[in-house]
Amino acid sequence: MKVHLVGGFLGSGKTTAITNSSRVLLNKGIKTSVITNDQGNYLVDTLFISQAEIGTEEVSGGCFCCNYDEFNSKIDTLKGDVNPDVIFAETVGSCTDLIATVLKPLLTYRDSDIEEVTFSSFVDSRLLLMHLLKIELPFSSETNYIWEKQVEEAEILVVNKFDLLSPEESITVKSEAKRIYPSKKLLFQNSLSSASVLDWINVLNQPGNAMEHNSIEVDYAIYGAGEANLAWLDEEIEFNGNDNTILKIVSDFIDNLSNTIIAEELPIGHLKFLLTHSNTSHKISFTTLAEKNRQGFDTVGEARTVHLIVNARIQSSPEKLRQLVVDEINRLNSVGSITIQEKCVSCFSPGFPNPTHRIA
Ligand SMILES: Nc1nc2c(ncn2[C@@H]2O[C@H](COP(=O)(O)OP(=O)(O)O)[C@@H](O)[C@H]2O)c(=O)[nH]1
Ligand SMILES: [Mg+2]
Repeated sequence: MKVHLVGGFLGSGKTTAITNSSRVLLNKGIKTSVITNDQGNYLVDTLFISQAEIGTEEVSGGCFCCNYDEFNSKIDTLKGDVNPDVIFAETVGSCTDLIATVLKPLLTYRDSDIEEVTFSSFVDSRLLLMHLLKIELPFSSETNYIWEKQVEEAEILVVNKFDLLSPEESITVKSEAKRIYPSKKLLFQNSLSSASVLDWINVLNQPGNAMEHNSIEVDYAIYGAGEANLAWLDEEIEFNGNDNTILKIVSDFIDNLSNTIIAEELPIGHLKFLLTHSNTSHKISFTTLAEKNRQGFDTVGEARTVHLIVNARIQSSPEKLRQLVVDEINRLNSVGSITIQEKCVSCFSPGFPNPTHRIA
């Protein structure tokens, strides 16, 4: 069994790449499963991946590093259920120090059944371009520290969303990244394309990979502050209505909420929605740099009930983030043509990172 640990900042494209790569591997008859991870309890990513009919387990309520034993038991579960050849393990986008806290513990404590662990870190090529040009990233200095540590730690650095760069920007990113990171395996990828993820799969499959796993130095006080700065919101909202405008109303709710967050100048780590109606689901994502991906969602159609799962990581206080959602719901309630019910609301600032193991 091989484990491919996949890190990288919120919204950098980990789930997209894992989903497309898993499809490619499954089509080749290679048994592939995924373990997702986040600090909330209703994970858009888990539902998104499992809808692609890929076997998925999740570690929720905390990261792999701080919930290592649960992560380990999810590997056991997958082993008992499907005995996969390959497990992709997607880490929380605000985590770093993964070589010391996840990779090395796996190699140390599970050497009997895990033949190899690889470690890839994803980065949004537009944020990397800013970093290379010495333009400050849009987060607090502590959160920027996490982003920088994730790049520093990468063994395989996947420079993702490369399709969103202009030809000139692509040349700059490629040449500068090669110059600054000579010891990293660099990939310039568009994870939306199965052809493009093939190069990544080939790198992951290189036997032995001959990677030396070097833990990095991390200042946990700054790391903890950087995580805490990104409030987490997790909830399900049920919309009920009697006419065929409900999909448009939910779509407007999503747009209004994201526009308000942008207008308030609250940096977005990720803002993800899974919208389900009439047995179909759509993932709608907003990430740090304003691109929105609706994955084929059409606001025209019949629906009486729409379920919306919301996962947000926003640089804000939890109270403020929560209030923005409540204000938007109150605004819709005052119009009166639909009923809205919030379920399982959870909104918090993540706790201090306290890894189960740390092998320097
Ligand atoms: N254009 C483009 N969009 C991408 C790429 N990879 C991911 N995305 C989009 O970026 C958003 C965040 O992706 P996701 O996989 O959820 O990121 P994660 O938070 O790292 O798991 C989604 O809307 C994806 O469709 C890429 O290579 N190119
Ligand atoms: Mg993800």
